[in-house]
Amino acid sequence: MQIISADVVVTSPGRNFVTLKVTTDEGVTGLGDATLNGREQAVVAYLRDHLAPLLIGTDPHRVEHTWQSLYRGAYWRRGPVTMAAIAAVDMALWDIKAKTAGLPLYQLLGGASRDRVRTYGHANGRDIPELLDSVRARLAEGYPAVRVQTGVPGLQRVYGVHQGTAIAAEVDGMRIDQLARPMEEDWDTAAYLRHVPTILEAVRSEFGAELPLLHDAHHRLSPQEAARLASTVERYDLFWLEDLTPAENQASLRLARQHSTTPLAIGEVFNTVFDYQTLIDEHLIDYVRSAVTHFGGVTPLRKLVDYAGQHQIRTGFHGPEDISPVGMAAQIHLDLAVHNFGIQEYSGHTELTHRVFRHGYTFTDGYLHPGDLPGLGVELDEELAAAHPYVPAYLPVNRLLDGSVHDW
Ligand code: GCO
Ligand code: MG
Repeated sequence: MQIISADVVVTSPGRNFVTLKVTTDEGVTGLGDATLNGREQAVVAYLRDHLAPLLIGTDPHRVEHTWQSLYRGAYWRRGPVTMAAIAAVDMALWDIKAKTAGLPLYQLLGGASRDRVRTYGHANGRDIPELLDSVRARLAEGYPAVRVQTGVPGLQRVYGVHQGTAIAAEVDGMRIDQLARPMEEDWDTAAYLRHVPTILEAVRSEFGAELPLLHDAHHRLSPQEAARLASTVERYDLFWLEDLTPAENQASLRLARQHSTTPLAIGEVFNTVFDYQTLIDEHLIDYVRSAVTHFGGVTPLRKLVDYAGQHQIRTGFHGPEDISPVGMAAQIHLDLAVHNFGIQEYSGHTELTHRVFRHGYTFTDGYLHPGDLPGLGVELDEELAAAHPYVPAYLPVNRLLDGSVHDW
């Protein structure tokens, strides 16, 4: 079997998605997700101009070898653009291999370790009453665990509440094709640190002690602030506290660890195992958050999960709307197969997105299952995709009250 073409499709059924379609001389095709929110076209160029020509004429069954060739062969390693591009190739080759075998991908990964995949959903509110309504809505949808985010008194637009990304046709009255520059959000760490315990107090007193609760600090805190938050919220018994500090400096999580037993999750912006080495070796975290789409594919993510498992660290893969249904499918197969699974983030997609990417995975009563179609179980409707072309869009930027830029 040989690869005869590798084509990149960019579509925007509510937000942008980058998909690689690999075709073989035997007519079997494979799909891979290469969506990098706000930087989509950089990955398109990497795939189209640098990787696709290398794939033509190669054997799609050599998944590990192809991965090593693309990773080592570039000399310039790592980084989100490179690793999203390699991820798409890796997913597409696994898709082809599993389709050829006539098996759903999870069977090639060792088979099911569980019957279904537990998820968490997002509850957001500008204030506490709105947040409580949102938690109620997620529970009514069947989610067994909920991430809670609210606005912060005194700040106008805050992550998780302000709809600053291109996830809807309109954001603050502007169509997404007018979002040619990043939206701006506000930040004040002191106000945030005062507010978080009050929202967790309100949610616990409304919904009781048993509901698994998560919260995302989105890389905004210094090591000292991170340690303070982790210890202050300890009494609310979180399922996890996510992305406390920008982890370019992995050692900064030591302080939070020394001051709290709150479970910690990190890794949605990591792209290789090297970003995790100190965190895993010193057991500074409890959950690895990488998405198959941003970590170079199924091949390296599986290795990371096995390494994490040696330290009793579990998975909590990134699953926002900006992972396409192709990327979601790949990680749901992994979720089902690996032993040290923890939880899967699942935000779902627009109805139109589900039509562009018809998929076999299901979401029932808060649990996902990858389905039993051969391969990843996703088909791309290319005509419908072409009817919804790329729309320039950025992620927001964060500003402190004095106008200086802060981590978003
Ligand atoms: C999450 C993430 C997302 C990211 C988004 C950026 O926990 O789901 O933090 O909300 O901000 O994926 O593209
Ligand atoms: Mg996050």
